[in-house]
Amino acid sequence: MIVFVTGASAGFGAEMARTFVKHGHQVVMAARRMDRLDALARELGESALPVEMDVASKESIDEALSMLPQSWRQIDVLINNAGLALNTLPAHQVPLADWETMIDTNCKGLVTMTHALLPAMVERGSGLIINLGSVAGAYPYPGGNVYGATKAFVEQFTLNLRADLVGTGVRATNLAPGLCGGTEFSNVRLKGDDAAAAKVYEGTTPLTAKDIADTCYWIATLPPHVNINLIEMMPTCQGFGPLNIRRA
Ligand code: 8X3
Repeated sequence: MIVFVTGASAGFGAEMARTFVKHGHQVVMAARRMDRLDALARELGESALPVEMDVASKESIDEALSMLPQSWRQIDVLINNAGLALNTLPAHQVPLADWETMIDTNCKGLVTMTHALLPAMVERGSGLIINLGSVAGAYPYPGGNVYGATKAFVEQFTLNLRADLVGTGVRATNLAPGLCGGTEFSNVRLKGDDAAAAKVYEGTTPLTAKDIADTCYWIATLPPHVNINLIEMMPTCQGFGPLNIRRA
């Protein structure tokens, strides 16, 4: 298989690249940070192709795809992994730019990649798109505001893809993890406050990037007649928040 992973320079994406290459597949690793991608490519060998790309920019996506070598162009699996959360402030205090960045990456980047690669999959009658959602797309929590909304978008977009793709042989999955440690997710969200980021995981046994990558690999290696619509996964230590009642 040829697998295209966005956001491949670290965290989930890097682990996905390792997992698919380890099992004998080719992985196009796309991200902005070429130094990280080059290091990963050295680790993984010639089955991994590093590609500089910013999913938030259509021009960057078009350029990256147009430069793919011929033997890397038949993408079997697109993993729309690139995404981020910014801030945990309440809605009335968050800078608009944070909301815009999340929408540009988590929603616009994901649909632009899908729009670019889906027609060829349909033409071939096979392919798989795995979109990285989040439990934040299903359950609201304080400070989740636009992040959760982008992930709700990812879920509904994926299910709507399914609606359009029935009969084409192309599959689509929304993979929605909960608390996951060992990545830069919280460091990015908390804008480099690494102590606060570490606190998010204190006393927990969170999901790991390997859990997510292994789940992607399982989804991608199911027989072609099986479509996983949605997987929501949490660490065992995570549960649901209570509804909030403000008493006078
Ligand atoms: C990441 C999970 O719980 O931080 O998408 O929103 S959570």
